[in-house]
Amino acid sequence: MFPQAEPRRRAPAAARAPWAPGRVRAHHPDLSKLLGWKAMRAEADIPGDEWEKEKAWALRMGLTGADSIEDRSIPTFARGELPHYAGINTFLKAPYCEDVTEVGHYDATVLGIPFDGGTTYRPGTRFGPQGVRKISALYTPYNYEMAIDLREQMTLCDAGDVFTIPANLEKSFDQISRAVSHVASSGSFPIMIGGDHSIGYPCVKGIADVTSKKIGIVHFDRHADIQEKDLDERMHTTPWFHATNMPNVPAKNLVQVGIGGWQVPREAVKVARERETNIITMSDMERMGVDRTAEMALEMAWDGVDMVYMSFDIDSIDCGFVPGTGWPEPGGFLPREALALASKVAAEGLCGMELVEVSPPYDTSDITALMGTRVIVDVLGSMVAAGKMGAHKRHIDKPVSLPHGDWSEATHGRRWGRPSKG
Ligand SMILES: [Mn+2]
Repeated sequence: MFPQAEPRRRAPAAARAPWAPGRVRAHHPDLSKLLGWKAMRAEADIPGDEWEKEKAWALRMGLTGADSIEDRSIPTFARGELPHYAGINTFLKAPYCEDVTEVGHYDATVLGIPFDGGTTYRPGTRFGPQGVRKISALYTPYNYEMAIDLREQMTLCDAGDVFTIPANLEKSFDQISRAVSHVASSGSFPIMIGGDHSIGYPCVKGIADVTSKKIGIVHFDRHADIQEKDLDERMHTTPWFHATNMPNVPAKNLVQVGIGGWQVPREAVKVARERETNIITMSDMERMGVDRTAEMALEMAWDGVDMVYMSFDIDSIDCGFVPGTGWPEPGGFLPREALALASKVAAEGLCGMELVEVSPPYDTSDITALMGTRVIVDVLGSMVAAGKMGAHKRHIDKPVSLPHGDWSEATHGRRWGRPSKG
């Protein structure tokens, strides 16, 4: 027989309070089990060479600083990352690749697609690329939790914007496909910042045109975007109808995550049913959790294809977090869910990505543009951490070579400059 336990005496409330003097906590923490502890140590193994080079470059470009400034790495003219509020903003203050024939020198290339001719409610996404670039200056290329420093572990450039034609969808699509084909042909990882979701079709086409291989798509959205036409045109509600008409973009490898609410047109549902695309609704995600949702999406998107493309519509996130968008819908992803899903999908490798539907005129304190920036940098960080950056290159087996115009300094002078000295 067990001895009767002493009845436990409750301590007076004052003694139990966490602030009670002399109270002993006994969690016996093993810090090495915390992700933050590991990340703190992992930082020591990330090189810092590229940062040192950038600081030296800034002094060369921006001249040495005033004598009173103690930190001798500070130039007179702001160049590169610092200060975050200053400078001419490219995405993440990456080098501006003004001569686009040089994009192949970089692991990844950002290209803005300032086009909102496909919007069916609020316009404004033509300002998306500039809005995202502006707030992206807030970030450093280092992520503590991932223990990744993009500047040290990959190369990135911003090739500026595609010249879209505001009143003409089809001409704009041609321009977009051509630009994406150019970047994809170079082997650089294309990152498209929209723009409304109509650009999904020409963006995927740009990659599909330069490969004989098959492409799957993971599409984060509240909307299915797969009807043939809307308001008599190929609007932002239609990209996947046209993308999955391409022979190397099978509809069975289109995975649409986060769909739901009161803005999914019945025409789109009919097409999704006929083509047997894969829809994982927001409620499905909530039931299965982020990890299983990502696993399932990857399984379906990668089934029998060589590459996967990511289309991230910012309106997949609950509209309370992303007011600056064209078709806001409550009940979407929480930011942490969206970021985790995007990272997990990116960790298997991607052949390109687009971020669409950021509309700065409706934004508040740049939060929607910031969320879009975060999706992109998390995808890049995840690809780098998984060693997948550049993995798609070997599948680009039909590269195009676009001619540039006939121009030379000798015959045409310079851009906005004095003529060359003779
Ligand atoms: Mn949408």
